[in-house]
Parts: sequence; C-alpha cells; structure tokens
Amino acid sequence: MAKSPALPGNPALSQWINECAELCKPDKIRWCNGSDAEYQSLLTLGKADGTLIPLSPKLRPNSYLHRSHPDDTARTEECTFVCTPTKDEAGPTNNWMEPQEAYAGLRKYFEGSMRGRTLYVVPFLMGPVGSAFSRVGIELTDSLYVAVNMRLMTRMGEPALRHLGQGADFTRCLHSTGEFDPKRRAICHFPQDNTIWSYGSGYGGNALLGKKCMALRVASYLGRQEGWMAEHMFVSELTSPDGVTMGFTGAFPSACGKTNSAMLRPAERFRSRGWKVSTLGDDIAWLRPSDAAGGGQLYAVNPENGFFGVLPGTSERTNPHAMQTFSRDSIFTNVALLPDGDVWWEGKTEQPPNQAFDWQGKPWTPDSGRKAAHPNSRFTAALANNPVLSPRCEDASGIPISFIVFGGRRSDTQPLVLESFDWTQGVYLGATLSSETTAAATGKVGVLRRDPMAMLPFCGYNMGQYLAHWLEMGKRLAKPPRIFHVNWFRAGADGKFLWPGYGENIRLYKWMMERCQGKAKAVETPLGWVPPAEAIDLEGSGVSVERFAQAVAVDKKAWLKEAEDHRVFFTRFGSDIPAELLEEHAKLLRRLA
Ligand code: GTP
Ligand code: SPV
Ligand code: MN
Repeated sequence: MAKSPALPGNPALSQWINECAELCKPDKIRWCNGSDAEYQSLLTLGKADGTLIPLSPKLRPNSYLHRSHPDDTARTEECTFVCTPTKDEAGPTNNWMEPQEAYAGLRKYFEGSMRGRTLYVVPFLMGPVGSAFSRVGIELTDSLYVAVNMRLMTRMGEPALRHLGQGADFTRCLHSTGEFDPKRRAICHFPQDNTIWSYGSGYGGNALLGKKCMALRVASYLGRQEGWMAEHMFVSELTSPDGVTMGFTGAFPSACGKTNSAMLRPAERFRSRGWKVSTLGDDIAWLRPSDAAGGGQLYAVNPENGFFGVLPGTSERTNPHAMQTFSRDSIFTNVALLPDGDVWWEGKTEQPPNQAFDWQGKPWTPDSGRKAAHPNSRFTAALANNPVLSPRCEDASGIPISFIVFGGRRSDTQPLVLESFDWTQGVYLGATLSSETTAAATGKVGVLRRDPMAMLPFCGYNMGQYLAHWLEMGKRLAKPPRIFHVNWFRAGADGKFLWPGYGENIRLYKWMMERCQGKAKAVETPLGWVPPAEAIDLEGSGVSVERFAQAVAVDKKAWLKEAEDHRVFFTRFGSDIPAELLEEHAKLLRRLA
C-alpha cells in the first residue's frame, strides 16, 4: 500500500494523510502542487482513461467534456448530513447523523475503496492569498475529475501549503467516488472536527469539497462562532457613469441567477453611458464586519478561484461574459457534443443543431424528444477567464458591501423588486425567501419551497440560530448594507415572464444604487419600498408602464396567504426562531390588514 511522502514540517498533515491512505488503500498517492505543467499532465491522464474528451482545439482551446455517471448529475440533499453531537445543533432543516455513527458507517464504505486507484492530495486555499478571511483545506480524492476541477476552482497547491505552514488548522476533506451508487452515497460534515467525508458521488457540489461543503456548511458553522458569515451569494461591483462604485452581493437559490448577476452586461442604453458590473464571485461570499477604522461596514471576499456555472439558458444574448469566460481552458460537464468538436446545450442558440451526441454520448437530433444537454450541465473555468473580473477579487481585505439582494424564482405573488424598511425587516425578507426548485439538486423541479437566504441546503448548523446570527451581525455594523428582494421570474396572465431579465436587470440595480444614495423615489407597500414606474428608466426595455406595474404589484389577498405560510414555516424552528422575526411577522400582518 502506498504511503504519503513525509511533508517537510507538517506532521499533522502527514499523519492524517497516512491514516486516510491506510483506510482507503490506494495504489498510488500523488501530491498536487497546482502548477500548469501538472494540470496538463492530469489532463493527459484524463484523456487516456476517458474521463475527459478533448474538444476542438480551434473552437474550444484546451477544453474538455466530461460525462458523469447518469445517476450522478446534481446535488443529492437526501444523502447530505450535518454530523453534530446533538440533533438540535443541526436543526430541523438538515439531515442529521450522530458523528461516531457517521464515521463508523462511512468507514465501511471507504475501507479499501481506492484499491487499484490513485489518491490525489489536493491542498487548496479558500480566499485571497494573505487574507485574514482565508482558510486552508486539503482534499484527498480518488477522482481525477475532482483534481482538475479543484485546480480551476481554488488556489491549489503552493499558496495553500504556505498559508498552512506547520499548523494543523485545515479542513480535512476525504472523498471517494466509490461506485457512484446513489444507495451507497453520503456527504457528511463534522463541523466540530473541521472534517468532511464524501462517498459515492463525483458531482460538483458533492465532490468538490472546497465549495458547498467547506466554504458554506463548515464555514457557516465557524462564522457563527467567530463572528462572520458564509453565504450563498455572488459578489459584484456596480459602477455608474459618474464613477461611483458600490459593492453588492446577492443570495439566490441554486440556478436562480447569481452567475448572471455577477457577470451582468448592462443593456446597450446603459452600457453606452458607462454603467458597468464587475465580478468578484458568482456563488459564495465570506462576509466580515470591519472595525471602526474600516467604517463599521460589511466586507466581502469570494473564497473561490473559479466558476462552476449553469449552462442551459446561457447564450450570447443572455450572458456574453460567461460565453467568453468558457471560450477556452474550460471543462464542460454533461453537455452535448457536436460533430465539429464543439459543445451545445439548450438555449445556447435559438436553432438547435441538426445532430449531436447527447450528454450521455447517444446520437441525438432535434426530433429525439429528449434534451441534448442535462438540465444541470455546467462549465468550470478559472476566475481569470472572466472578461469583467474585478481586480479587487484578490484584495486581502475584501470589498465594502453597500447592498444585499435576495431573490427567488416565483412565477407569482413575489414582486419584481422591493427594498426593506430596515435591516431587521430585510432579514425577514431573506428568512422567508421562497423559490421553485431547479435541476441543481435531485428531486422534483418547480416545487415551491422556503429557502432562507438561499442557504437551506448549505447551512452547517441550526437554521433558527443562523437567522439570529444575521440579526446579530446587523447590530455590529455602523453602516449595515441596505437589503432588497428581487424576483426576475414573475409571470403574467400570458404565462410569460413580466420582466426580460439578464442585462435588463441593470435598470433595477441602478435604482438600488440610487436608493443607497438617497436619490431614487419609492412608494411604500406592506412588503417594503417599491419603485414607481417613473423611477425606472424603461426606455428600450420593451416593458410598458402597465406591465411594469403588474410586475411590482402587491396582491394583498395572495400575501395574506403567503404570510400564513411564513408563520407555519417559522413554527418548524420552535423556540430557536428569533423573537424579532416573529415581531416582523406581526408587523407584516398589520400592514396587510
Ligand atoms: P448555481 O450555480 O446553481 O448556484 O446558480 P446561479 O444562481 O448562479 O444561477 P444562474 O445565474 O446560472 O442562472 C440559472 C438559470 O436561470 C439559467 O438558465 C439562466 O439563464 C436563468 N436566469 C438567470 N438570470 C435570469 C433572469 O434575469 N431572467 C430569467 N428569465 N432567467 C434568468
Ligand atoms: C448549486 O447547486 O448551488 C451550485 C452547484 O452552485 S454545486 O456546486 O453543485 O452546488
Ligand atoms: Mn450555488
């Protein structure tokens, strides 16, 4: 059995790797240093064993297609566990397992699971180099696909080992794809041990353990203890023609528009005048209050170093900056392969190709009666590929956040945009966020569920206490960000979206900036402040004043029902629901009366 080469100066790391190797019994152990040469050699290995299908060097330079096991194409929330000593610590919204029981059960899966395989040791840094925000993880994985994705998604190798030094403060991430059998699959988090064990899946959120498992579930747990926050948010900067730049973040559930907001290309009318959005991150934010010297503001970094973004619906029209991001040096997962060696997915072009191989490699034509790409097909690309990347994404201190946007996917009821009255009511808006489920997780699509702060699947502890932590953080900020709520997906009587979305969303982000500046008009509704049509520049949007009014309308009858649903949802948390949120609920009822 292979043994890890001793790591100079870090006995804790060597010992842990040896323990895991003894359990999993790999044939080989390969340390990853994160270099370009190593990445190319891993790609060559992946080509040879069929993990990676090379795409046309002309159409997609240095890019590859990966086809997942057909039963392993999305996060599996039913196999995801928070393993705290008591069930109460995990709370009512997480699957829970007692830690010793979880370790024992998983040990049986991991025992000998890497026989005949290579164990990749992947050190990675989450967060900018030299930042107080940043944390080290080490992933041990038998998946080459995971190793190459981690190279694009994280700061891998040297920066991580340098940050760690001789310390033992790293997240211990053990991963094996096992047999890709959904019945023998478990993604277990041990926040108290700073440990993650994931078995039986090679899919992004289940297997790239730096992402959802460490940077959200474990980090949210640590953040509560240490006074910061880990959130399912994009981080962007908005710049106006007069040169004002504001940082903002947005929490939308999986596949509800974060990547698109992060990389937004403003509608022509705005772009030509100098409106600009720059990306810091598209999925995860780590947020800390600055001290008084920093103005008592909330600062954000993106802990990731790349994108793992949704492809269906992504086109030159909807998200040209994403199209440019994955024009080269990218990995495509579960898309269709074209005869010319390029890739395709639903929505990439208006006209589908005449023929292709679908995401499972089967011949496909538009008459096949099935989708060519998997609805949760994704691209992986480095941050640096993004043409509108903010240079401040490497800033050790992060950027100050002027406003936070919550958003869900609701075909009805939820207005296009509103602003909260204050931080506490903003937290209420986030706590009651609801959205129709998407293909990012297994299970039925289009089912309405409450997804507080878009963190329902990602909160590493009791969500009632998580909401209390949000309220607490607001009190520590001299200048808390303003809070808005959006719904790009409200439909009219014709069943069509009332709002065109994508680059047109700049019209509403502009209003949000102007609200922060005290410049824009708003009218009071029971839910919050809403822009009157004259406060939004609608010219060229194709949206009439009447249609806009429909998009922001508050239907009191529907909202009385909605408020009742909020109440029922809150009862799930028992006495953990903060009293301030119950008071907000009472206030909402009074405003609706
Ligand atoms: P995760 O990576 O799963 O966390 O998702 P995300 O929140 O980054 O979602 P993303 O931006 O990738 O968008 C998901 C889907 O919603 C894609 O099919 C988009 O084309 C679509 N979408 C994004 N923004 C808009 C919008 O403003 N309007 C409409 N109608 N669709 C949108
Ligand atoms: C999501 O599901 O929210 C994602 C994709 O961003 S995954 O990394 O798989 O979680
Ligand atoms: Mn996500």
